[in-house]
Amino acid sequence: MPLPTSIRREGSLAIVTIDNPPVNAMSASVRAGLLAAMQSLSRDSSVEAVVIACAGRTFVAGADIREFDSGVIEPTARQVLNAVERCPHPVVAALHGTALGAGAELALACHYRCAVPGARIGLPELTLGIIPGAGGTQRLPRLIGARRALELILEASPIGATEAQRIGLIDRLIQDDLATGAVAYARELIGEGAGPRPTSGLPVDSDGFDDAFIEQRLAAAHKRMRGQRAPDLAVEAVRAATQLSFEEGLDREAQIALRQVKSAEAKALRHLFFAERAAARVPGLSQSVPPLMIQRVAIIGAGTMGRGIAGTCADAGLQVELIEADAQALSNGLAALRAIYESAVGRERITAEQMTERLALIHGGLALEAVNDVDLVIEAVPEDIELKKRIFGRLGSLNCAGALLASNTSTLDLDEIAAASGRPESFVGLHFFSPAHVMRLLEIVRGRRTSDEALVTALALAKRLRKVGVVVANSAREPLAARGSEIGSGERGGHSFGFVGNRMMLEGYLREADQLLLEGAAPDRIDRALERFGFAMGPFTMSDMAGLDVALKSRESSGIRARRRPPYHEVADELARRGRLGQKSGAGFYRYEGGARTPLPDPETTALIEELARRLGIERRTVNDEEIEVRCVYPLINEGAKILAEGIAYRPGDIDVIWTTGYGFPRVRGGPMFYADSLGLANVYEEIARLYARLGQYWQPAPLLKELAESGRSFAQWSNERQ
Ligand code: T1G
Repeated sequence: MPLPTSIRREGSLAIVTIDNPPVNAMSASVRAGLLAAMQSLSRDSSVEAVVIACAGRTFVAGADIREFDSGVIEPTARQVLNAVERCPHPVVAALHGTALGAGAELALACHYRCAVPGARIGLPELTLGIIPGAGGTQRLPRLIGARRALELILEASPIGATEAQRIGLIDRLIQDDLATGAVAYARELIGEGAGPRPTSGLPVDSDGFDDAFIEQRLAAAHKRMRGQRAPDLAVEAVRAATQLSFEEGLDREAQIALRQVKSAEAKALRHLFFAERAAARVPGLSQSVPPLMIQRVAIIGAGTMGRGIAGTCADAGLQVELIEADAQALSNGLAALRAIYESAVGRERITAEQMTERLALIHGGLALEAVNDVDLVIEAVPEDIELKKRIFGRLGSLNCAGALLASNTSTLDLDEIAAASGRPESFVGLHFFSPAHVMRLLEIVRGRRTSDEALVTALALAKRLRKVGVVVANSAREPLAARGSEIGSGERGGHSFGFVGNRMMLEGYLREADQLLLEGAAPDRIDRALERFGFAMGPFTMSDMAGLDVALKSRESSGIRARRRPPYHEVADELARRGRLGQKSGAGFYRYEGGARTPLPDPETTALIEELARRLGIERRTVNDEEIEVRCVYPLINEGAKILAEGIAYRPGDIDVIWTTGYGFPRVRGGPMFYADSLGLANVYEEIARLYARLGQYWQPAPLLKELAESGRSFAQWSNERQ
């Protein structure tokens, strides 16, 4: 197997090229090739300078993450980068695409760095639950100062080449062809007699690198990376750079990095890295079908979801027709959109020019005819199936025959809505999450007759909107009765109410949280326990934010309310019936003073819960945090197992991506299915069987969970067996 590195000579110049598609990951063979190249060039006195560059779309985008579970493979990155740095000839890194992780560390080990303006450079290791482990925490502070280095590592997202040059990370911007420009730059260095310039030899500027600064940056990192230890470990490593010699610092970094790469946190985030990429590969979907071109989008409904989707589309450069039935509603929607953009300008997320450009892409209208000639129609009206069917029924008579049709329904039977459009093959569910311009998840719902073209187009759109698209099925592969599923045989055509995410939330997480209220746990006790588990927000704070009326309406209009026996969501619905709708009405599970968003415990809610418990004959008792965690999290696992068996979700990893990007499930636990595997399915099954014996009804263990527990297998193994 040829090494993915090659050397080309141009006179006294040597160009080392790495070619390891798709992203030139610094795999073991790349390391071996690079080390061999540097050793031979270092011995070659005819060489005056070396350029290291990459073929393909990007410079090295990191170490090969697939190797992390297979232990250290020699040569290590440290050995290779030390060989680069110790080269007696000046070494120039030529950057394009994304120089990330070990790629950025390779650039830091080179003596000079040049890049095209579009290049980006960064150390995203914390997003994988690890720290830079190839000298980044020791060389970066020497190049740009300890303060700026820590900021870059804690932010864990790349910066542009122009900014990198401004802070001294890049020496030269190459405006035209990189290969030519890098060679010219190297010749210039030779001409100037510039020698090697080892970064390790530079002093560390520790100005402003004090406890106050570190604390503040660390607090911000912890807010973004809930429950992760990696930010603290990164501080430890950068602090070592300010206190120890370079070699001692490297030892310290290696010690931390090697331990952390084996941690549960790192394994969970690695799982999600690959699960998010695997989600784009849909079993049975032909790879040869090209997506439809989408440039003009009509969005029907300018409510909370419609306006968020409009903003997301405009952010991606799409032209948007935002259609409302009511002039007041339309102007409210457009005003709210402008407010979203103004706040983004205020937080310097975008410039005022960008706001103007994006708002110019959005055109409001009151006539459905505005859908004429669009490429995509997204319906985002309230969860009322008859209203949605009426809208798609009318679309049939308008001039949008070539358009892809989509509903933003979060629960309802997509096949029923699609049938009303008369074009079910061009129909797909595009379930955005609120706020749509912020949440990364796009649940793409595949109807029984959705064509490959429609699905491929939806996946391409997700990428264009910078969303993580996860495809789920609207209904089970075969009638549910055949599987004796707990959800109740005879449900309509096997439609999975709430698809994957909402189904798991309603049929497990929220149901049990509501039940625990009746059994004696206060809303804030439950919220705190689940936030300690790692959820971004507890269920009752979240319900109050979303609005209790919305949830009640959806349960009532779908008929699911009538089919579930008490105490299924009793408290939530009774609060809504009494006008306590949540934040928007100043009271829900909590009360909110003077329009503030801070949830305050409310004795009125406690009184209502006690009254309902009496009416339902439920004895109240002390409930501890451990029980809250198990009662709310384990139903996610159980319902997830049913969803996998029914084929509503294709992989356990898809469910993990949905819950970590759409519902605030802690990323450091990898998602509910990965979490279950980490606990051991036999243990999970045993606990659920115990709860079934005690609580009955909703706790019947899923057949798949039982099967895997008894056969000593995991969800991951089950999934691999099906690849
Ligand atoms: N290792 C292995 N495979 C990788 C990879 C990597 N570092 N990066 C990407 N891939 C695969 C990915 O799984 C997918 O495969 C294909 O490449 C295209 O990726 C010592 C230890 C570079 C910005 O964290 O952020 O260095 O699904 O779909 O959207 O300190 O990939 O097609 O089979 O994402 O254009 C640090 C990770 C590692 C960067 C391109 N580096 N990668 O995005 O394509 S830790 C990272 C990315 C480290 C050192 C430490 C993105 C990208 P498949 P893609 P994209």
